[in-house]
Amino acid sequence: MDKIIYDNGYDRKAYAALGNRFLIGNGLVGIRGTLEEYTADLLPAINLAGVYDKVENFREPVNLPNALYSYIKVDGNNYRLPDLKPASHKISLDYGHGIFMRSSSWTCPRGNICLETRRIASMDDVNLIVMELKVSADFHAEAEIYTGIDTDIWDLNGRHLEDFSIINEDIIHYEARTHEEGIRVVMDETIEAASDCEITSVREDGRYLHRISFITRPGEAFRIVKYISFDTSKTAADPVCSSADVLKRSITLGYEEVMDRHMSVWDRLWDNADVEIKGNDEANTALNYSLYHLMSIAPRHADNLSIPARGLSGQTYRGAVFWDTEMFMLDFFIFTEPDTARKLIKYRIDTLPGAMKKAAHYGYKGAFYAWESQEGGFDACSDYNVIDVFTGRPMRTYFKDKQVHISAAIVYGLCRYLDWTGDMSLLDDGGAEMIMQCALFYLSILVKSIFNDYYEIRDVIGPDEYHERVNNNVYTNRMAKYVFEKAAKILREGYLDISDSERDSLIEGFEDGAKHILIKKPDENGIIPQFDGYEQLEDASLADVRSRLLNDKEYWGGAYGVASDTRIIKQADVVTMLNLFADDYSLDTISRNWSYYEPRTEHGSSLSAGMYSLLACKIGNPGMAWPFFLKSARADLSEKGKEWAGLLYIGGTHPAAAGAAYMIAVEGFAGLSVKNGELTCNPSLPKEIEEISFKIFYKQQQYSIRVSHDSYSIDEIN
Ligand code: IFM
Repeated sequence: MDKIIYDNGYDRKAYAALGNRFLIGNGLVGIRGTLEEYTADLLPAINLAGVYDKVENFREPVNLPNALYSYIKVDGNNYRLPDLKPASHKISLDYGHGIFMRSSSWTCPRGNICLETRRIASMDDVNLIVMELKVSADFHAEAEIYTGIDTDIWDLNGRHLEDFSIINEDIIHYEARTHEEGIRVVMDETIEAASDCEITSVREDGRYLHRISFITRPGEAFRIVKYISFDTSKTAADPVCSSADVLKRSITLGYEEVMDRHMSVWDRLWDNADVEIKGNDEANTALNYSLYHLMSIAPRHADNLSIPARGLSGQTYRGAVFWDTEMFMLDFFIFTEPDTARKLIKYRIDTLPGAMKKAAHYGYKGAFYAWESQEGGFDACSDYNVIDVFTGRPMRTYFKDKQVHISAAIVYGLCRYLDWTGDMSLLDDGGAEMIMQCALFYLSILVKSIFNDYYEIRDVIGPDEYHERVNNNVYTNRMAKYVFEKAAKILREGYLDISDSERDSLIEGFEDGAKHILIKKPDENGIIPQFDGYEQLEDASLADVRSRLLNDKEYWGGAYGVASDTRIIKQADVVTMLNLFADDYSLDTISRNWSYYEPRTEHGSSLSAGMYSLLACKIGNPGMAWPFFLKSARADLSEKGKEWAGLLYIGGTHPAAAGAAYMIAVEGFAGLSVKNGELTCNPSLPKEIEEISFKIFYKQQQYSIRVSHDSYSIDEIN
């Protein structure tokens, strides 16, 4: 099936949603699917991975100037959106090859005018962006293309690029520095155009442009190619030289070759990643489109980056890395690009010092990872994460201080990688130390009452963020137990260069922690209470709680949110725990908890549906899994995602939901797992699909897997 999505017709109001849906990226930059003539108010962005900047209290990733900025004039009139209604308009995304395309036409008294563009963020050379732009008219007219760099950048909070200088010649050369650290940011842009035109340089406010004047000829399009290169002093010793080199190289290669190279990288990636769902084109498209997003934002080019929660779609959530990466996205990379998976985990290993600093700051031992991790493991999460809609004041939230489950997610990710790849070298490369430090952290937050023989973890926030500062969240405690067990195991296996007595005492501590930590048991109805006292909260229905909202954007959790004193939860919590530790529970208990918690879940996070879907497959109910699968896979195709938490903008793409969709297809519907060291499948296909096939890597061997309702095959690929 062709990997293409379209949006036909023009709706000005859709600019934010389409910017996300038609995003292209190459792991270093994400380019929002906005139109070339859009100015900062319509949210265009070339979002740069790994370069952060702080203005006042906000530290967020840098958006580069909009070097795609372009518009056209014919017979002296501007033809651009949203100003002038088009006769036809269509944008498309070839998500098989990361190509954004646009075609708009206008009718004027003398005939029809058409503008077409194609753009890529090169996968072959990640510091390169290329765009082809064609103008045609069915009459002879004087026409102009204005194209160059718009320095008016869409920033959520503050002006990050300062003191810019620009040389507006054949090459438009832009240089600026970030506000906080003075990181040099360089961008170059140039065009190739046919010889029968005149090119001059012009400036319109903050836009530095080439004006290309030509005469339109019926039946013939006038074409230019724009090459854009960029670099920063964060990664290049001399960003001016390296950006210039990229530009020169791409011009020498030429448009066709640049495109060919870009597309072959995509072909290679798809060869390993494609999942074919037979019998349901909608699901097939939604799933592979989700995988496209994951592939577009993976930092293959770098050794010190991971994937932010909103991908590279903008500055939402401070461009930070959350547990989303390890718990929701990592499986896709482990199965299809193990080298990339390794890099994602290496990012956490390298940010261990930051996690240890955070633990020490709170008076704990070991490693307490950043809830919102930027470079070096710096926790960008603010103490006031939500702005109250009523007072306009920041509300104290405790995500950063109390979501202690983050460290366990990182250990879980590493262990998943080890189990599936067999690449134990990561343990010697800092992984063993990381596990041990995370276990030490959990040991240091255990609390023992003199009346009880178990350990508790008090005052935390579990995945359900609406209930803050609770005791013995079952997900958190079970994950801590998991970390203790893993740490004791790697110590027993002799990893880490420490004395025998130190080893023995650590093992003893971790085993004791694992044995005595309180894991809340199912009650007489088989329901596992999410935390101490959960069952005493008001059992209001979701509809009731929703009806108590006074404002659409109102935050449901925190000190006085509508959900806080009720059993309504934001996202899968106990259900996430059951997914990870399904073997510890009977099918009956799992089913009861699924049925109990689902109606009490708002699914206010795009992470939630995936966990319900996966668990439904595990209990052999793919019918229940199906709508949640579609919800996850369509998170960025539909416009249903929340855009506001209080007055905080949280719009953007949802790579965790994309990763969850993959897990549902492969581990849920196909039921892929390892039993006694062998790959096996346990098909749980919904009636809506006939067959599912994909390739995965397991212990460095690639397999081709095909699963239908009543059979499956797993074949080695040679
Ligand atoms: O990590 C999630 C969290 O679980 C819910 N709020 C949004 C975060 C980023 O996706």
